[in-house]
Amino acid sequence: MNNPFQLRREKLFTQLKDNSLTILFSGEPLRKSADSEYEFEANRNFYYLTGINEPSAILVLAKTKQGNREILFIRDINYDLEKWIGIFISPKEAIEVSGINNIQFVSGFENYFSRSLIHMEIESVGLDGDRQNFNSQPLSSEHFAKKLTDKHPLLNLFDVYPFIAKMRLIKDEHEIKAIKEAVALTNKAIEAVLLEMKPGMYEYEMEARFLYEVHRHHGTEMFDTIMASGKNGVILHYVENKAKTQDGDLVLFDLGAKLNHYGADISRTFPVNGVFSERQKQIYNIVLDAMDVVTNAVKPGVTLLELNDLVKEFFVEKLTKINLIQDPFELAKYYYHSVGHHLGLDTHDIGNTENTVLEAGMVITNEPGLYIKEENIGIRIETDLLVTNEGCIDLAPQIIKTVEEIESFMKK
Ligand SMILES: [Mn+2]
Repeated sequence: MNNPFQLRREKLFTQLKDNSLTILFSGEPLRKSADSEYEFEANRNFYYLTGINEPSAILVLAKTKQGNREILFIRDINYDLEKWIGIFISPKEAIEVSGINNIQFVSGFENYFSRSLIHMEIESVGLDGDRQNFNSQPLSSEHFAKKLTDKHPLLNLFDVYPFIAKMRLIKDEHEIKAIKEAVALTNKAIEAVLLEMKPGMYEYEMEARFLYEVHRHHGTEMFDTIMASGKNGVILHYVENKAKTQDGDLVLFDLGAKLNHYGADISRTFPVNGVFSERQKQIYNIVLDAMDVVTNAVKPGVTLLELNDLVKEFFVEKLTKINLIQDPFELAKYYYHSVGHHLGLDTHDIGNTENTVLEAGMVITNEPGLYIKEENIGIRIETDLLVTNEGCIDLAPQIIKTVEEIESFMKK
């Protein structure tokens, strides 16, 4: 049995309460305006357990005296609607992808649920309580929870989010493979941009070149592509990409191709004319060395917070030496983010709490940066690391990053 989604459900079952029904929702499309919607992306926890990326689908995991049962509810066949928005997933496809043999139509869900409560002697219902902040949009699971407390006020509810989050933190072989494939495409697309990059090119032209390469290989972007030249490089999430590059500018790329739901998160900083100035080289190499400080320190037991402290310590030492700062507290002027985050189905993946302790199988980014506004210098270099028992493995070793590699590539 190789279906990764099936393996994950089995693992989740071991943590669920006895005599419970756990229900996960893929979610509904989000309205953009008028009759248009944002491109649908299934709730990540639902996807993680089913491999299904369809709206309105519901996964039910029943853990009862009769054993463990899985049921997947999918949208009812609707030939009229399919003429407008595309073909719905069929029961046969749903079985193939998810490995769940019991597929039913979603119109029968409420009836199934009511009957199950009685016939299976259900004592509690598990729902996904993933919540970004107090005011974020309610999830389908939360709408359902409200309905449940209205109709069945005595039923116990429990949150399955912590169980799934813990599982998603550790990437399995399928996930690592998918990230590596996304990295390979990201590399190809970065090189395509570099071969055409020259002073006077607009940031959006570089973005378009990157996306062309990604799309023609059936990928999408993991997040909004950042192409920040000159002074724009000091804005961490600059996505306007509208400026014309000037001779002598650095261009900060922060981007990632996404394939099969997993993506890369890579940053590189290149001189638009192909050659670093002495000052740019000096700052660039400090950032590159900071990356090594992190890579050498990553191992099970360490936290992201500790890694960031190491980077800060390193920057203070180096920036003091080159007289950019006189006092450690001045570092915040030039380095104002954290050195990494977990990467997975989401770019800023589950597990980005200060106290998450690294374990083998986790994937994190390593992305120190220095931003000197008064000199139009914004430099960030980022790779993706797989934590192993011994330390870590760079998942993107093929993407050029030393001054020599970059200058020699850009001579082409
Ligand atoms: Mn990142």
